[in-house]
Amino acid sequence: MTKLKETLLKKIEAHRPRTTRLLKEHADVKVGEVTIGQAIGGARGVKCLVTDISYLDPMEGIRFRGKTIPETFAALPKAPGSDYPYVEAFWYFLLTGDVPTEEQTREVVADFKARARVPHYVYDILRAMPRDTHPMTMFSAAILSMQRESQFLKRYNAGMSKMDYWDPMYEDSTTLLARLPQIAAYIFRMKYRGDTHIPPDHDLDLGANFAQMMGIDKPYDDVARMYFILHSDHESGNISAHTTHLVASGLSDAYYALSAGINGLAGPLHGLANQEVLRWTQAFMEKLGGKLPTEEQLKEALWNTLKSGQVIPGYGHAVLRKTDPRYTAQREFCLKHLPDDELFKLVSMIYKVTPDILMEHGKAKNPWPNVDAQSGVIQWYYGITEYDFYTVLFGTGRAIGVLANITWDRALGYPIERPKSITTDMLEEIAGIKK
Ligand code: HAX
Repeated sequence: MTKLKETLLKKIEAHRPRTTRLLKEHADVKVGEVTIGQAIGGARGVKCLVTDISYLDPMEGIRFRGKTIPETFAALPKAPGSDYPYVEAFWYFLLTGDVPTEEQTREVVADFKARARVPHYVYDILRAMPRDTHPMTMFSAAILSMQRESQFLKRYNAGMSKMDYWDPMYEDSTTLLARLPQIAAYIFRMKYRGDTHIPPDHDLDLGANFAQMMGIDKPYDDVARMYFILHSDHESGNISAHTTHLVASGLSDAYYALSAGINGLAGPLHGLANQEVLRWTQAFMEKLGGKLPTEEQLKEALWNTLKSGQVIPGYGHAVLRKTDPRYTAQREFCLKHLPDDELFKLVSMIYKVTPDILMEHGKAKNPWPNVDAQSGVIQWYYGITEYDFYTVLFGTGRAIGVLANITWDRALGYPIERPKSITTDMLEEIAGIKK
């Protein structure tokens, strides 16, 4: 160990008890408008973000523009023969709050098609990366590489008025959304399908075209539509949404901001949890020789995970205090399309026993499953067994929500985000520990 690292470790060890004490004994002490617990504890519950695009009620779950998930699915126009709405209609709805007509939806579908061509250099960049690079790194790099195309940047440099900022932000956001499915499918087939590629079919809507480029038959087009919509937005405070908003607040364009948000999504406590769920579940099934466990074996495995200091992926949430309706929506899909699938059965068993175990464990404030507990099962069933890729699917969906938000951020002239920090010494003084 270098002297620097050794000294740093000593400082960290000396500092940790101070932070722990502040959190344990003085969490409720006020520091300005918030408590010490909130200042150290990731700003939980601090109401300082504004968005009208979605709202997350702790007990009810997400509402998009005032509509629950089932209401959203029911209200929006659907492709012929499809159970789920056009992603393009959802984009219209998130941006405006209005349910588009068939005709308005067709116009968005046509607009997406006109923008969908991915510049060739994006593929060159992807191909230049080592093939074992994580697909989220590739996805983020592909997004960032297109930043040179930003309309926002060009018009900003030409001296655009503040009142017009939303317009090129909208243009960049729409172009990005139109291209993301093709980029995602390219990464998938380059990494996992022997570098064979299926060209897009521009007569199809975004969901069906994605299924086509992935090479997966119906009803995967509906899986894509459902998946992208469910993962789109979860109000503003989650890491991917907040990062995108924060970066865009400095007037970075949509390419910079989305790439940053995608990097945030790549954390195992956030979007990567969906791959962790499958990793955990598959490893466990493998140990049992591919058989379903008994309830006792399952409980033991869950306790072992907790005792080894790990989290149970797919369970818990910073805001929600009940089963995530995005979990329920996907479970309903599974009950309809894959009720006898072994993996689905295991995930359902986990759902049956985990909340009680987490309650007995006594740490997690929310013992119920979140969106990530169920999503990998569906992808696995339709042949996407490379779970590293799941977060790219999440990211393609999440882009819809965060891009709608930064378009509105610029429309309303939200300022540069800049919270204030203080020191541990100051907190200790406020808490009366230090004079
Ligand atoms: N298993 C074990 N322990 C858990 C837990 C879980 N699933 N969920 C929370 N806890 C623990 C926390 O680690 C924390 O422990 P410490 O006090 O030792 O730090 C304690 O319970 C209190 O945490 P909390 O207040 O209930 O939860 P947070 O707001 O801090 O964190 C997380 C929310 C989602 C990050 C957390 O529940 C977690 O780590 N879950 C597992 C990972 C996961 O599923 N992430 C995906 C979340 C949904 C999402 O954003 N998708 O993108």
